Amino acid sequence: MSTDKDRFLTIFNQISSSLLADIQSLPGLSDSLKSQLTTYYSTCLPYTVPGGKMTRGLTVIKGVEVLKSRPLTDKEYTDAAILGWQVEWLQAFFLVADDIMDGSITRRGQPCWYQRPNVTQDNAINDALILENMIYQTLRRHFKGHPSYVGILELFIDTTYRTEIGQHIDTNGTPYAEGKRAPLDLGRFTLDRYRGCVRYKTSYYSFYLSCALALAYCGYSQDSEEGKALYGKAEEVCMRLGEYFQIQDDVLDAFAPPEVLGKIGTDIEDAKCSWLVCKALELVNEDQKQILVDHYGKHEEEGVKKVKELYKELKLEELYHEYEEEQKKACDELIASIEPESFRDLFTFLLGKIYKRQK
Ligand code: DMA
Ligand code: MG
Ligand code: MG
Ligand code: MG
Repeated sequence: MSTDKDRFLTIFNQISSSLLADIQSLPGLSDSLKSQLTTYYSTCLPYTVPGGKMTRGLTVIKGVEVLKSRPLTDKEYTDAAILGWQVEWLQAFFLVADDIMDGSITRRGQPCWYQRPNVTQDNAINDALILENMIYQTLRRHFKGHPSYVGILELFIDTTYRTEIGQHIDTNGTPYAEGKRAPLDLGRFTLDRYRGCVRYKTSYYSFYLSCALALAYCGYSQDSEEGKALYGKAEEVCMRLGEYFQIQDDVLDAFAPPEVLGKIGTDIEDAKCSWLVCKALELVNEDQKQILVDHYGKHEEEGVKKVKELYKELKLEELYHEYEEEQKKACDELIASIEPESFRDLFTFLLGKIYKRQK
């Protein structure tokens, strides 16, 4: 299978060996300094990059295969896997930063990178930046002569920007008063804000980027008529899948067992514009609303428990299950409208990865 994880992981090892060799060949640094750097990043890379579900990376391979409508040659597989790993590197960059921003404790079943005993928050901020830069080192090494090189670079640059806009909305960064963050305003937690936030912080990098990279690698340009239709359709489906995926992420944040999810939820403490709080605010009476006023956005165990009890009382999990079935149906219908028919398999693959996911 082209989406075999072990085969994909062998490409990770090759990419990371090259990146570590780059460090070894940096000019003007002593051997002992270079060896310290290599030791540090030979821990950082396997800790922060693989270890997730790797769906974003595998999607690029699946996409190239679907577009070629035949098994890939070794060269095509390797190229697609290298591109796929760059999406995983981008994800690692965002997650290292996101965990600092969200004050998270665990990720993928282990301490967040910035929480590791030998890593300071200062280290981790810079590591996030280095992880991002490594994407461009690897792309240059493998694709500099490729006809789609510039298109591929632009996809990464544009997606990064969009995700950062989404993260800004997510951190409640706007508006602010007198140089300080405004006090918690529950009125901000509307589905309209939610949709904008999620489209930017999640859908582009988690779904659209991988599909668009497959298109770019296969030679489809956004400027051609045929290309425009394919990128456009991919975007339409990916925006829907991305919103559905983030709503799942929000529900799992509150209700999934951390040992299954691999991370401990922080959305209530962090006053996130979560789907749950948006829905709750649509349904609450005055007394119930007071629970949110008193306890949302505070790092207090008892208060967080009360908010979760309110979510249960409002039957938000049941509401979510209904939503999930509606989304599944709507996605199936949307996918069935994609032409050419062979391109549909890519989105069916993605939907299959997320429908009823537990982590
Ligand atoms: C995910 O938001 C978005 C990015 C860009 C990482 P999140 O904070 O809900 O993700 P998680 O629940 O994995 O920390
Ligand atoms: Mg987070
Ligand atoms: Mg976050
Ligand atoms: Mg989350």
